[in-house]
Amino acid sequence: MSNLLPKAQAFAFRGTPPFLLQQRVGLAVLTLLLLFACIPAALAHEFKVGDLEIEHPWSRATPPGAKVAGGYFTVVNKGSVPDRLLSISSDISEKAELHEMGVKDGVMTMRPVEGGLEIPAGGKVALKPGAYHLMFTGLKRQPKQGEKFPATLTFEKAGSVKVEFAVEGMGETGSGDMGDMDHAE
Ligand SMILES: [Cu+2]
Repeated sequence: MSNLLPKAQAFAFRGTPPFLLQQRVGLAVLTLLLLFACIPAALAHEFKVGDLEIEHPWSRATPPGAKVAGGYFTVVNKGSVPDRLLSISSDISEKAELHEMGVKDGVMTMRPVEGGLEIPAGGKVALKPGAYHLMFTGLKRQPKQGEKFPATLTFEKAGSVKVEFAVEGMGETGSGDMGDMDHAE
């Protein structure tokens, strides 16, 4: 959410004629109010399994013909033992892989996470653009903005949980930015 504020301000002030300060402040406040009004709906979905909470799974609309889509969410472990995200499946794609980003020879690359992703006891792990993320590969159809599609996450200790990925706009970058990185092999 913090990433929205600078954008909102930039939007409110960019290129505006020299309004009275009052009007400009009023516009900024209105923009912020509208943003806050939208946020509860956007963040209102979370899922629980055992000691784990899966917050706001989301994906991005893809252009026609795209074969991959990203998947993002935060896992919070309220328990006293670590757990591990082992696998993901969804009807939207043939496979879903867990990827991590790294820099190799100055180039941003991604590679599959081997052996699952540890969720530390009492901690949390965020899957987001530019960091750990899911990759739905072999898409059977394009996720459309505004829909939700189901997926199953399987954890070593907590077991399996069904979640729904909210599909956001193509340009949505979440709190990080991996740009238009091409995931094709
Ligand atoms: Cu990837």
